[in-house]
Amino acid sequence: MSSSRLNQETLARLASTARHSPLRGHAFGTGILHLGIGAFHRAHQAIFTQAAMAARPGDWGILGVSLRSPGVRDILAAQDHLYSVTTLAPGHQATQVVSVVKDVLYAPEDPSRVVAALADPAIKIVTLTITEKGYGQDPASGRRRRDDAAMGKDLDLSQAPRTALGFLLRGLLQRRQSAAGPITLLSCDNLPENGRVLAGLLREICAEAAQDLLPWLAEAVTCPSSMVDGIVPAATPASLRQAESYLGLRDEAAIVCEDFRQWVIEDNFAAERPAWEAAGAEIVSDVRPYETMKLRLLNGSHSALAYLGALGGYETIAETMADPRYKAFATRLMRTEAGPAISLPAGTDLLTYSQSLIRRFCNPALAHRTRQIAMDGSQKLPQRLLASLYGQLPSDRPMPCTLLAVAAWMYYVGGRDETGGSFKVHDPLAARFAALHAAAKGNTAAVVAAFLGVSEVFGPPARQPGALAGRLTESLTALRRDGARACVGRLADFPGSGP
Ligand code: CS2
Repeated sequence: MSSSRLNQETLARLASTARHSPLRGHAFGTGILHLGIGAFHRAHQAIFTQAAMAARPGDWGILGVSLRSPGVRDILAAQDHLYSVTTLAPGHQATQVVSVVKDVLYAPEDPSRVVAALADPAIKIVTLTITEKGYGQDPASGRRRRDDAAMGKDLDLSQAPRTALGFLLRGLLQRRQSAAGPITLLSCDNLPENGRVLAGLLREICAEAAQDLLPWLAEAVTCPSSMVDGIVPAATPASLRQAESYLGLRDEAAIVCEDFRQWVIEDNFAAERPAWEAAGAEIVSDVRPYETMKLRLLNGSHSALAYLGALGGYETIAETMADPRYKAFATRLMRTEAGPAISLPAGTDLLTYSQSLIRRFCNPALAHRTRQIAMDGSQKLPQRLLASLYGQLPSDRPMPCTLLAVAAWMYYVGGRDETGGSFKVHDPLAARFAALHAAAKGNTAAVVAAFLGVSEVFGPPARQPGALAGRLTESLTALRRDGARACVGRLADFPGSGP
């Protein structure tokens, strides 16, 4: 099949299996700058914004910024910034063309344009999806990572910025200078209290590089926290072909994802905002219970399934969940280990929430690769799995599923699968993990001891639960001896989680 490319002209030929609700043509202004315009933003915040503008028109077009590669900019430029989102589930298909993105900049090509845009009075909100590692935060101390060379260089204001925070610092300096007005910086990454993290890091780098900005920062900039949810697998040639079959047009930026989207935002805006609540977003005074629930239950079990699934030879989460042992394991992890330790938001109950997660993970229409979720584990483990473990182990609660998941991560970042084959580990600390494995020379207790010394992930030894080393050694020993499928199978006796 070879169709025409999606753009303003071909839009008229959209197949009947797709829809586009135009937003006052192009006659709306840009009010949002988004840092990190990857698939997740396009399938989540952009859709909320498109729907909010359909309900209540406003100047909320999006200026996307790519920090790392020109790919999205080039593809969207060739499509008049149109792209599609297809949601799929058993018995459900919906494809919509999104037209809320007005332009995309590739930051390294012209950093000063990005800085100028941040100081543009029309921009009222900066949203961010820069991944956990994009913040350059040391999760154990909450401070900026001193070994983050790019961030270190970005403190020299005579140089062009490279990092998201470096851009924000310069943009905010220029904004204050030109009296362009208050601005909201809205983090949409999977970090606990992501707004507080962003505000803290900004204050820290201001104190180092531009101390005189601090009072204005306190007065004119807010950083609400937000919980974002929506499973968005990376595109593949097959997903692009699938989208093409619904659109009748070729869309190189097409996204195929699940039919679920949630956004809970702290009501802490410095200036105007789109009517996101008209699109189903929840604006609340305290996001923390939503974040904790989502990070520990969804992301925690996602990471567990990713490491144990990949080690067990499964390519995708749906394939992993089709093995009843893994499905029961995930249910047990949520219901007996991660769930009981937290307070859920009012009106939410653990059974309903965990059942909906299990259903979402089972969605056979999504090719969400275990290896995609397995990336950057050093940045994800603390808030997803270790928080549950650290809260529960001291009170002697058995946490076999969580322990097995952490052991599987240690195994996985050794870069060898169960058949001895090697693969590339994507993690900012990958080289260090490879060295730890090599130095331990196959001794399981030595591997565990060495990993527990990585304080960026596990915190200082004094804060680690006493039982941790022994329990992890037992889990890793079993994994190495019996393999992931068998170990998961032994924990899969959870009632009510059968196929
Ligand atoms: C996933 C998340 O890649 C990952 O680490 O756990 O991207 C997950 O799909 C989303 O947070 C779901 O909202």
